[in-house]
Formats: sequence, C-alpha cells, structure tokens
Amino acid sequence: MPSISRGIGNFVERKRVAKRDLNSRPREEKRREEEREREMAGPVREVAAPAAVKTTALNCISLSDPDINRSVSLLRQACLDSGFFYVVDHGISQEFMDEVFFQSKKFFDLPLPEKMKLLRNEKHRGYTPPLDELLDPENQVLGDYKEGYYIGVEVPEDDPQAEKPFFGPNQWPSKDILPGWRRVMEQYHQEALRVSRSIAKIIALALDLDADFFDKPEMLGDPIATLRLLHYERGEYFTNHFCKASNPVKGIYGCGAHSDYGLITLLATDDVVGLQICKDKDAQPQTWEYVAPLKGGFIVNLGDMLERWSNGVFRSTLHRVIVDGQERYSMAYFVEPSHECLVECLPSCTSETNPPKYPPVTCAAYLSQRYKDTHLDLTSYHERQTREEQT
Ligand SMILES: O=C(O)CCC(=O)C(=O)O
Ligand SMILES: [Fe+2]
Repeated sequence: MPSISRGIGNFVERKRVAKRDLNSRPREEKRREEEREREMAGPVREVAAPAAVKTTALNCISLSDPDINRSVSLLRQACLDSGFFYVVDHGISQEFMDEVFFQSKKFFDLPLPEKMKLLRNEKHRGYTPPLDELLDPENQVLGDYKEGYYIGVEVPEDDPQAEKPFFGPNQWPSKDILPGWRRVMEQYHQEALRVSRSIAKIIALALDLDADFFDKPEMLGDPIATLRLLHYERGEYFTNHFCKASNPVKGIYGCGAHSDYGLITLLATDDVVGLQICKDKDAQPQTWEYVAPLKGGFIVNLGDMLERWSNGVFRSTLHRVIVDGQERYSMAYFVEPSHECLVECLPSCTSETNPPKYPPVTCAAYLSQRYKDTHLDLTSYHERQTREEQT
C-alpha cells in the first residue's frame, strides 16, 4: 500500500510510475486483457457482506450547537485523531436529501449509452463510467468500479471565468428524460456550499485563525466546489463472468485508497456500509476501519490542501470503499478554494523548529495535476468510439 504523497513532488513521482506502465500498455488494452483473463479464470468469489461490521467512533458536530467552543474542540480533536467527523443539524432537510438521492438513482438507472452521451468533458463535468478512475494504482488491478457524475459551479460559456480549468457550464441530462433533475442538483450544490462555509469557520477557529479566514475572496469566495454523485453497482459488468464485488486480495475496490484533494469533503451516503478509513497512513500493515453511515448527517473529511495549509497538523486521511455485494449510493461534495489561491503553510502552523513541510502551490495547478493523474485520458474514449464506429 502506498504511503500518501506528502508534497506535490512526491505525488507526481508516485504517479509517474503508474503512468509509465500506462504508456507502455494503454489502459484500455490492459483492461480488455484483464477481462479475458478473468473470463478464463471464472467468476471472482464474492466477499460476503459483513453481518455486523465493527465501525469506528467519530466525533459528531452539531452546526446548531450554541457552544462554539465545544464544536471547535470536538472538531480539533477529530482532525488530530482521524481527519473524519460527522456533521448534523446542518439545515438541509431529510426530505430534500432523500430527493437528491432519488434523482441520483434515476440518473444511474439510465441505460449506459444514454449516460455515455454525458461523458465527462475536459472541465470535469458529467458522467464517469466504472473504471474511469484509478486512485490506487499500486493496489488496484483496473480501477474504481463506482460510476459517478460531476456537477460543478455553473459558469456560462460566455463568462470570462469559463476559461479557467474546472469552470464552465455543467452537462445536464435532457429535461425530457429527467425533468426537475437540474433544479434539485443546483439547489443541493448551493446548500452544501453553505454548510461547507459553516464548517470552514470552525476549522479556522480550531487552527487559531479568525473565524472568517476561509471566507476571503481568494479562499472560498469563488470556490471550485464539485458535487459528485456516486453509485456502486452490486452486479456484473462487461461480461457475465465479471463480478464487481470488492476483493482487496485481488485488487478490486469500489473506490481505491486515496485522500481527497481540497479543503474538506462532505459525504452523504445511503445506509449501506462500505466506507473504510485508515487513520495512520504510514503504519505497516495498515489498519482499515469502517465508518457507519449516518442518516441525514454528513461524514466530513479533511483534504490534502488542508494538510498542506496546516503543515501536517490536520491530516487528510486515507479512505476507500469496499462493496460487499450490496448496491450503494453516495454523494461527495468536494470543497476546494478559488483557482489562484496559494495553498501554503499557515503562520499558526510553523515555527523555527517546525519549518513548512510542503512547497506553496496554487489550487488550480494542484487540482489539475491530481485529476490528470487519477482519471482516464479522454482521448481513450474518443479512440474507442472511433473503433466502434468502424466495426
Ligand atoms: O462513496 C464513498 O463513500 C466515498 C467516495 C470518496 O471517497 C470519493 O469520491 O472521494
Ligand atoms: Fe474520497
């Protein structure tokens, strides 16, 4: 298992190893070869769903708690311990959360060719099919089995901001197919941003900064905030012999081990257990613990940018998803600052004896590299389409 990359330099280095492999044998080709091998070997044994899995205890922060000192202390402790905590009383109603999940399911229920019409574009908006992403190349054979849908900040085509990476118009399923879908997703995006800003205030206080530290224009003024709908299928994919149940021994995961890239992630899940965290990414062997779903609440985790800002005091935590034969839906809301934001060690997190551990990096440059390293090159889809059209 890789230890998590500490600077962008290390990250690039680790991924370069994976890239070399991809270059010598294109991933699409490797994928087919693996499929053939699997067919020959017969179905992969399904890992039985754990009857009663042991889950880790996480601190729970209520956003309506009038005692801000208690919230700050709970959050600080969580950030030092696991980098994961629950957030409740966030002001998004259970009915609305249910509606977002319902709409998400409706999209993933569409036939694959329909979803492929909305394949993610170079701005990272739209549909990501299974195996589009490879988060942990050292331990995964093909890629993540989840499928997803990216929805970012809606920026019209003619807005000068649309020239920036990650900004531009979203891709929306046609109203005839999914009426009301866009409205629900846009509302959820806005609500999740509001919740994120409230959490960022508590994080700032926990780092001995002013409460509005992350509210500055270059921080969460014009953030790169991305909603990603996720679906972990239970069944089979590509061929009848190809089982998608996670099997760590064989390098099959719903979502491979990784840490998120930005400030924080707000994760909403259905009630199917599957998320695992590794509190100490440097320990060998690594210990993985399940996180229990919390109906109506968010599971919040810290991203790599916060680890960099805080000079490693608040750590981004390695996590992954094991799908044990049950279909699962989740929604991740990734909160990243504005494009030009320089992520560098905060004055409150360094001293003469504790110099900055990471070089400063702009948000857009850092994110672009991370997306490039983990997602399939879009040209491989175009090549496949051309091949299919020719045959
Ligand atoms: O689906 C989940 O529970 C986690 C997804 C995740 O970690 C991610 O998309 O970054
Ligand atoms: Fe994640």
